[in-house]
Amino acid sequence: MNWPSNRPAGKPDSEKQAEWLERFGESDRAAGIETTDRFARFAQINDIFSRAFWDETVRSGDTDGFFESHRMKATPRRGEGFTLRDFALRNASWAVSDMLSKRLNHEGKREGFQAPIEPETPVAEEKLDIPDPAAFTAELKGLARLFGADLVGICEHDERWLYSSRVDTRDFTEAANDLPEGITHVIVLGHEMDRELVDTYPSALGSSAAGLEYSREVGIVLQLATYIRNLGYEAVPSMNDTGLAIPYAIKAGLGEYGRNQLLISPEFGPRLRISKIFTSLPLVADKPVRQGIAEYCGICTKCADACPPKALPYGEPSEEVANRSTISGVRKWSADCEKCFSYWAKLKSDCAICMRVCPFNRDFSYPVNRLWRKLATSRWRGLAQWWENHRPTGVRSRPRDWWARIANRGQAD
Ligand code: B12
Ligand code: SF4
Ligand code: SF4
Repeated sequence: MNWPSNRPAGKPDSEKQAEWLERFGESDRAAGIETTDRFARFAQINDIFSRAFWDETVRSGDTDGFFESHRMKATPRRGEGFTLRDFALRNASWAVSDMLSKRLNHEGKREGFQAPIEPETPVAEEKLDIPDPAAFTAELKGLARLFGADLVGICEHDERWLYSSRVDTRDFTEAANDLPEGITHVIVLGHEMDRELVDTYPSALGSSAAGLEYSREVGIVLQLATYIRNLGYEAVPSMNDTGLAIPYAIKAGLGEYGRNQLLISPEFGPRLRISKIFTSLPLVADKPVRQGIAEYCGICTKCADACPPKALPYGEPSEEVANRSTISGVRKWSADCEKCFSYWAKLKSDCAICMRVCPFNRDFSYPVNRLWRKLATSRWRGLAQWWENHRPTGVRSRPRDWWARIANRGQAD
């Protein structure tokens, strides 16, 4: 299905298709990525958050209430996990990210979400000489961790995953989504989400795990990009804006794509957020990792079964799209995001049940969980599933118990 406003600006796709296959075909195969001749870059105006502002078939009192609750307007009180203090903690966890995203409101740029972050540091005139890109890449990855990233990988810049246009948030129209000249690589960063908070989804309390990482990402991508700019190279710090995080992360070797629409990493499973930096640095790209995680999804439907509005797919990856919020021409598991977001709107908070219940959402510092992962990613995956069915992971924990643990920790101080 080709939606008129979902076509890329510029060259027709068919012309680009051959060039992309030539450049990326081999690494796509290694990563398990498959595009078809219906491929078209995605226009951000079609994502469900943007549509909730301009598309009357999506916008409702509930969707307006969802956004207003982040400013404590229209905040419902709906029992455990959705009390005043749960919403207050969620909104507090978002505070740093909110400060950034409001900064250029007057220019229609919602930085970090609908526009890249604009660093205040210019690219230095003097350029660092990099005679050994491999050694430099290793050093840079170390610095990413110093700034606070939990995972870091590098991939080649691939414009297929850039939005064909971004959103001008003054009037929700399409705006140019241009990067500076000379971008060659994407530094992809992974940020572990707090396990105990995620365990309480669905709840406004659980959503603090998302807000905390967005707020941390601001500092991490901005600091790393500033370092690179001081070395005389381009670096565009990016959170949810500019391009699709998951295909970049797969190519950068951070993990595999699951039925729950999330990148599943060997280290943290799906309990991970992703940010990125577009750069002109001469780096050495990582290789995609295929350990058998996606193959486990082939025999599992736990996320799809647990999703309250039944937004997740069963069966094999396909090109099917439920509506204009799905990219066209990519064979993958795709969700019905209208269903997903209407559930969020009812809760007035985001959901991540599909992240919580995933059997890869385990604490892999325990040997027993590493043993499970070893089985799950081998031909013994059926045994791992049997184990999971008998001792399920991702059981929801009660928000009141989370608050009690926090109070206990406070008392211990
Ligand atoms: C918009 C958005 C949503 C929207 C709607 C998506 C839509 N279709 O409109 C909704 C509300 C559903 C949503 C929900 C969630 N999201 Co979200 N979302 C995004 C966002 C900002 C943009 C994605 C987008 O433009 N999608 C529109 C089109 C492209 O969607 P699509 O065709 O269905 O493609 C999806 C996947 O198939 C995949 N994808 C896209 N292209 C390709 C290509 C290949 C080859 C493959 C394999 C996959 C792939 O990415 C898309 C994610 O929506 C991204 C950040 C980013 N810039 O990527 C975060 C992001 C994908 N979300 C994220 C998360 C964690 C969630 C939630 C768990 C919420 C939460 N509380 O944290 C849920 C999970 C719901 C689910 N199972 O899908 C993380 C994922 C991290 C991870 N481990 O992979 C991201 C990367 C944000 C982040 N900061 O880390 N999200
Ligand atoms: S719950 Fe099962 S099917 Fe869903 S992403 Fe996790 S492993 Fe894959
Ligand atoms: S976030 Fe919630 S509603 Fe959306 S797909 Fe996941 S489980 Fe379903």
